[in-house]
Amino acid sequence: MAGSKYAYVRNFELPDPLLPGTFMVFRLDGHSFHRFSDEHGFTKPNDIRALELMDHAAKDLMEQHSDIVLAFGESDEFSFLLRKSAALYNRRQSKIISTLTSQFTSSYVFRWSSYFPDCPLKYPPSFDGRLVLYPSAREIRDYYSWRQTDTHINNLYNTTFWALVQQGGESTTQAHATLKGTVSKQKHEILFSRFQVNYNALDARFRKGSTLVREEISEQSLPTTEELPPTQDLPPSETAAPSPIRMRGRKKPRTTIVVLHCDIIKDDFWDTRPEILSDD
Ligand SMILES: Nc1nc2c(ncn2[C@@H]2O[C@H](COP(=O)(O)OP(=O)(O)OP(=O)(O)O)[C@@H](O)[C@H]2O)c(=O)[nH]1
Ligand SMILES: [Mg+2]
Repeated sequence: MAGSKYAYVRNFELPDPLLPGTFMVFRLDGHSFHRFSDEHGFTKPNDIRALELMDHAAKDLMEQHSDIVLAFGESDEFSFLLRKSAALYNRRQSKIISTLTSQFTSSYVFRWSSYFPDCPLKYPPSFDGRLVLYPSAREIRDYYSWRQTDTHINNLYNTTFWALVQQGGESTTQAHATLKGTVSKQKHEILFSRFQVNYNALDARFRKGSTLVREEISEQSLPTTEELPPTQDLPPSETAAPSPIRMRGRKKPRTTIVVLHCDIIKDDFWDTRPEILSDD
């Protein structure tokens, strides 16, 4: 059927396919979260509620897209790795970036009140999204090492900075001046000698960020068919959820998404999970 005389404008929409057989890294970053965190009273330097909310939105995104094999988050950002063979939205770039950014943002807002029950949103938060293609495992390893190194540098600085301000009574200007030109070892020393803080003993979540991976569920931990509640007794929203409980009669999912706070720079993390960087 011929379109209307206006339909030719469609031809101006150019295809934007991504190179096949390459790793995609999709990174989101909170827009103006310096202001957003201030307006919503985030704890300094790290707000556990805000970090857990980010993790939850990232987990939601992984549940929606099985091509995401890894996610790493710190502060107001998350980096998702999609397998080389990912075929979502026919690898159309703007479709992927816009949909994933929107889904993550929507989850963040949807779950906000669970993490900040006493603090209603003052305005809608937003995130930017970008996608970078990498040809090999080497760049992916270096990419994630880059992000985790950044986590370390920022967290050590922020932890020392806020100790100087909150416990040391320095103004923010003074604290900046105190830290100017200091190397990592000196920040450790300031924390230890002035505030009795052993940086390496602080919560690994703050020092290492959050790493989300899929882990196999052992067959024993899955409910047997006899233990499952009758599907028809569940409300519609529950029957739609992709959890083992609702999978009656269908193939049970073999994996679950876990949140880790571990080193991802050294080989161990990758050696024990070869599927993340596989050529599939
Ligand atoms: N207090 C507090 N602030 C946080 C926390 N996580 C993120 N932030 C804030 O979010 C900012 C994130 O840094 P950026 O992404 O570089 O800055 P931004 O203001 O979001 O700016 P754009 O990303 O360029 O839009 C930090 O500088 C903090 O101000 C937190 O746990 N506690
Ligand atoms: Mg930001």
